[in-house]
Amino acid sequence: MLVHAIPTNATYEFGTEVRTGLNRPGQKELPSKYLYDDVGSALFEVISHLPEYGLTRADERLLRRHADEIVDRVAGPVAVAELGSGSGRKTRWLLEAFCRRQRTSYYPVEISRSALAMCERELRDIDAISIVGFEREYLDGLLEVAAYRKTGQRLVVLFLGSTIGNFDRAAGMNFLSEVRHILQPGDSLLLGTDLEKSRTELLRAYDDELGVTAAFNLNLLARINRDLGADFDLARFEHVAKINDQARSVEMHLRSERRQTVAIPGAEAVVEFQEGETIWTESSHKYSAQEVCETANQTGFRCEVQWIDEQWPFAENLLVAE
Ligand code: AVJ
Repeated sequence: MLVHAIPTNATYEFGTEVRTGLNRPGQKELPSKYLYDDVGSALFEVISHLPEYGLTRADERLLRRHADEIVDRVAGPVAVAELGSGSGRKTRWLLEAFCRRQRTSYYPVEISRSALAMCERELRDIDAISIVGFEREYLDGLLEVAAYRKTGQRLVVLFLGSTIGNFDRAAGMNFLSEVRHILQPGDSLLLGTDLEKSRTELLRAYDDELGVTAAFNLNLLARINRDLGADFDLARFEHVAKINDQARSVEMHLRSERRQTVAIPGAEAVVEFQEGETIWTESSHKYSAQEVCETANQTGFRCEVQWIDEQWPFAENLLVAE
């Protein structure tokens, strides 16, 4: 696979964001994108098989069941861009359907090179596909993909797995607007959104019995130890999932079990934790199906169809740029 990568000083940027987030007065915070190094991505893959966490399976069921219908609704030659390709497993159903119709270019956009490689290994056997990966942040990658588009080609952007839930509602809306500005009328965005469910279901999904989600969360500290030479003692931090009723989200935190000081040489920081103090590591916002359409309308899209899973409230939304 051809991969477009820009050399960045990734470790330096990581160190800067860790320093800023952990020195923040009030709630300490770390950007959730850093959960997904090789270990974190592998742990998330395990999470997606847990009985308590139905999100990924619902997403895949919908894509598998409705792939032909989705493809039928997007006329003509297409280029498919995927923001955050992950393993590529659930994208297969869609790409196979597109490629049965005609030769299709697939452009995964992903900040992790190993995820890009995994996705290409998973999908390269599909007939009539050409894959070009972009190791980029989502919008930077999408801009480049849009510049690659051939005349007459429609762009289909995939933003699956409810990754949009990591943004708060305002940022999510802003993100959709930015995507819309890169698109042309008639292009589409297939957006996966996890829907609201009961507190018990949410807490079980984000704090599973086996402790895989806890390991996924704690791996962020292990990563800071590995990449930035820090001395976090993982036994002194605890995974916590909490519901934020106002934001309609589930949050993951890491709670310091005692007062402690941690040195992070690669971030040029020494950080103090009070007993019970938390680092906020991720939010997963939950939507109502109607709200997704309203948000789409407010950002220059038309809500063409929604498919909702019967087992796990999750919606696949086909939004068309107006
Ligand atoms: C991959 C962002 C959709 O928010 O549900 C799973 C990540 N975090 N368990 C989600 C996650 C904890 C997941 N997303």
